[in-house]
Amino acid sequence: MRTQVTIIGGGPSGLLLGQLLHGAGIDTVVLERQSKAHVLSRIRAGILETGTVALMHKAGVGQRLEKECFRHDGTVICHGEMQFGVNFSERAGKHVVVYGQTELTRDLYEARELASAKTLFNIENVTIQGADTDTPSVSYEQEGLTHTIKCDFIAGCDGFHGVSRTTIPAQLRREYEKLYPFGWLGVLSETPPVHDELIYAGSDRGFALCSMRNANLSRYYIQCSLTDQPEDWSDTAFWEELKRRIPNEYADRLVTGASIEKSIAPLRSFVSEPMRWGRLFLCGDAAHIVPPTGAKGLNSAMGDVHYLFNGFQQFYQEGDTRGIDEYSAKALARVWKAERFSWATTKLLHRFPDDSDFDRKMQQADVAFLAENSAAQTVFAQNYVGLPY
Ligand code: FAS
Ligand code: PHB
Repeated sequence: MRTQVTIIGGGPSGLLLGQLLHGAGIDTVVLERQSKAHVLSRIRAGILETGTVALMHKAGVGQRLEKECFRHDGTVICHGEMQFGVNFSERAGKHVVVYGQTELTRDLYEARELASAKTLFNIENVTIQGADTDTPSVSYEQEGLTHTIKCDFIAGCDGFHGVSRTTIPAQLRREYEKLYPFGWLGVLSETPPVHDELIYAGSDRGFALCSMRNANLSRYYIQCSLTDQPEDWSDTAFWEELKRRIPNEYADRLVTGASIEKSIAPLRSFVSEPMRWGRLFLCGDAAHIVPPTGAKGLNSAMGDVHYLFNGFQQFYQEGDTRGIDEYSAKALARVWKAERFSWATTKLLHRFPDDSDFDRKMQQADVAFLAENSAAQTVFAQNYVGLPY
């Protein structure tokens, strides 16, 4: 088999890249380790930057998103009973939209099937050959048979646990990592959201986040111990703890219900440089991870897709390699700013077990300054709505 760009990974970054390349007449094959149903069963991100929305429209996949998303012009931030709003539109001239990653991925799969573009599911033992040559290829197993795809380029969109990043020789990779001493216990419930905007809550008991997917589907998170398992938390225990961490006006009107999904995600900051080795390009979680506090995980991946698509398009349409040659530096410049914002918001709102009383006073002063200072709110808003590509 031969194609122009082999895309390893059928998550949001692989699918959006594939859809944009298809629109530019560039042939791709997507290799996905799991089944489509498994990919679509994952509950992940909920907030899209307007840059991500624009890319979905550019790929011709923005119709349902436009109809079903919620526009959010701001968010509530609180610490104990103290609360304030940050107005994104006033401070940064932009908004964000609420539209689940699951729905975005569903739309992209539907478009790829309509385009009759090739996606191979349930594949195993993907290996990359000759990434540092002009004739790279990707081999994989499916139903016990080994196949090889010859291609011009390989996009490693296979997430943190994929094979692409570690195909780059260790001596050429520089990795930066910070592990957080807590995780997020997330619950999805078929209940109306507690507020019409998101609520980011710090408290002496730990962080909580009130989010949503639609008018009757809410997404809540509480900071939890790394030793916790989802089954350690009954629905009742989860709701009671959430109520203790948000202001009484929201706790009193919280509509609780049965969890239809309950999971724990550990928090990590991670970047692997460079994001290119020869004809292999890393994109999204394959190259970087953020704690979800700043809603930057999915949106950073989409920023990579923007740069990589433009680079491939420039190469195939003009024979110009500047876009792909500049990809890693450009993508990393934006990624590191997202890493900083995600780290800073996590530090601002979570309870760190080893913090001293002084550390906690610093944290409270940070929240108080953000509550009172318009310049601080402008910085927060500009980062949250997404820095320019
Ligand atoms: P993904 O990991 O989504 O996709 C990679 C794909 O590659 C997967 O489908 C995988 O099956 C496939 N794959 C892996 N290895 C392969 C191989 N060897 N061969 C073929 N295929 C392979 N971000 C937010 O902004 N907000 C959130 O609330 C949030 N919550 C999250 C919760 C969890 C538990 C996790 C893990 C992440 C969360 N994220 C969140 C981040 C998440 O949204 C990612 O940023 C986003 O999925 C990145 O998309 P991709 O880069 O496509 O990687
Ligand atoms: C979500 O809705 O899942 C969500 C929203 C904002 C975040 C993290 C997760 O910062």
